[in-house]
Amino acid sequence: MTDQSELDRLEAEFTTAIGDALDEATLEDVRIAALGKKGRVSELMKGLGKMTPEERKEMGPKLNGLKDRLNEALAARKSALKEAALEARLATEKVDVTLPVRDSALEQGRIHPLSQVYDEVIAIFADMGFAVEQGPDIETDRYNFTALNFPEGHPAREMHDTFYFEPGEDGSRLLLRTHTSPVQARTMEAGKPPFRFVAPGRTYRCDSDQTHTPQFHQIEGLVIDEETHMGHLKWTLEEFLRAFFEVEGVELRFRPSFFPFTEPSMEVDVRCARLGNEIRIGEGDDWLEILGCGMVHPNVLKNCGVDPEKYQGFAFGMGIDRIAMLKYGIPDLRAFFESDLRWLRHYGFAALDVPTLAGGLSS
Ligand code: 2NM
Repeated sequence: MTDQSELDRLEAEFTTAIGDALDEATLEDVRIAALGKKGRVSELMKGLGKMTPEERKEMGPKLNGLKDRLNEALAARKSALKEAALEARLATEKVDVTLPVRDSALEQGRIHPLSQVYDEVIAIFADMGFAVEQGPDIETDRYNFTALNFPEGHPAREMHDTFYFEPGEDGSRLLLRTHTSPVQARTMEAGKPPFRFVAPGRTYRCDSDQTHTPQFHQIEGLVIDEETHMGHLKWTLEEFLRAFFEVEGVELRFRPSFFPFTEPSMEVDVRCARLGNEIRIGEGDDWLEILGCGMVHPNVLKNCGVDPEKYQGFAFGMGIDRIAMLKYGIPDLRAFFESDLRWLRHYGFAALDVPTLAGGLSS
């Protein structure tokens, strides 16, 4: 026999534990402790068999009542916990369907204007039948200078503000290419004429101010054949500039100049109008220097294994950074290299805006 006060304590203890259970797993532990096979209430019920009929008559209903009340309390707590869990889930998973849709990653990303212009320039020259050639950024003195008719000790070498590496065991110094012309030297040396290709890529000069960065981008072009002449050069540059600036009336002015690897050498200006900070290509009364070019020097052909008695041709070079600034009205060169996201969102291009001549270069 268990006395009433002991049953009361047991009931109070389990009722409190049921109320304190904060999740369904804890509540299940309480149920097992009370009403499971070896639970405290179940153990008391097992004792009924050993009682006298009178005792059983008294204890039976008491224990059944206790069991029923605990079951009821467990069920009530369980449904309260379920409801609270659902409420909490609904609160955290709430979706505000009136919010604007966020742009996809593809729509948020931007192509750097330099990458865009790089692709535009290649698309134009590819359409004119030029191949694209590349070479290493780290060059030898021979490919960057000597093969290109920059003699040892010639002042033209100093004009280039070269970044040199430490000299090697044999005293020779590697360098960061100061132009992409070594690609022309390597390509001529490795192949057979005729040649018609452009060499776009990174170039380096020890120079840094408002209009110069130590690393910049160039595209150079080379055409070598038996009868290639200045008329071809002029047409090629005019066609290129017309396509690139997307204006019909480009007008060029060729001024005599000097480069060691070309003879004659010329600097090319385009007609433009200056309206405050804005520059418009193809109209107005001003001129803007845009590129350098010339007929490849016979010494360069000879140095690269091409017979200058049989072959001749032209070469040209221009700064990609500079023509990008001109085309897209970008005032400060240094912004190209700063990775400023706000700048990139303003000047950058949509990821699928691939420039083609048929689809439009910059539309
Ligand atoms: C320029 C200006 C003039 C040029 C020359 C050559 C080579 F290697 F074929 F002789 N490549 N590029 C050249 C000529 C580059 O850039 C302003």
